[in-house]
Amino acid sequence: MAPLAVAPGVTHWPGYLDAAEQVSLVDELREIARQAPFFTPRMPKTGKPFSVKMTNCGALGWVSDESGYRYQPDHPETGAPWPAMPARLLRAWEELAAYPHPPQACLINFYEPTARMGLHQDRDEQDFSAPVLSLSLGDTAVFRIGGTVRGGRTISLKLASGDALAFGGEARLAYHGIDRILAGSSSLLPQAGRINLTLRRVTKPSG
Ligand code: MD3
Ligand code: FE
Repeated sequence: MAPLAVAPGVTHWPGYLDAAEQVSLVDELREIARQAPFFTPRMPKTGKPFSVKMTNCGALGWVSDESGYRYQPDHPETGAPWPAMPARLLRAWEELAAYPHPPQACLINFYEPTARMGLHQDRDEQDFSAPVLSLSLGDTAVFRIGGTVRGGRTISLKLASGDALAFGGEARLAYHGIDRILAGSSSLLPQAGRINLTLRRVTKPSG
């Protein structure tokens, strides 16, 4: 399907992954979660738990606890290196990201139907010239994105299973979040809920 220009720097590919690709990606994610179990991230300083559960694949993974937000090469609970990124994710980056270096991290968010993600910016990476690429699986989410200052106008977008969304240019530092999950809108996952994958560059390319 042709991409939709949602806002400057925001491109939406509805149904980028077909039904069979979604099923095989979920199979691969199940194996990843076996090697790198979902953990509950906590807010810096307060330790308040997120409602979203997380894990990662790729060379680096995003973690959050009382010490702060950061990328690290190992799982915060098992100490094991993150599993490799599935080939289909690398291909999605090649097809959609328009960036000449491969992704280094893939954050895997799991939303139960009651989970939310408040408006925030993604700024723990050193390279903001690379886009962030998001892939959605399972129940549809109501996603919200604004500008680069808190409190400005926002737009709302539904993200369905198989959709891809890229954030580059002026959208790279935009505030964004997940308002709610539409439980039962997809039958891809055995339980209600949603998985979001975000592919990221973390460090500046050296050469
Ligand atoms: C816009 N995830 O993991 S994906 C996150 O659906 C995150 O799980 C949401 O926000 C989710 O940080 C939203 C869409 C997204 C991801 C990263 C962005 C939008 C973005 C980075 C910059 C601007
Ligand atoms: Fe984010």
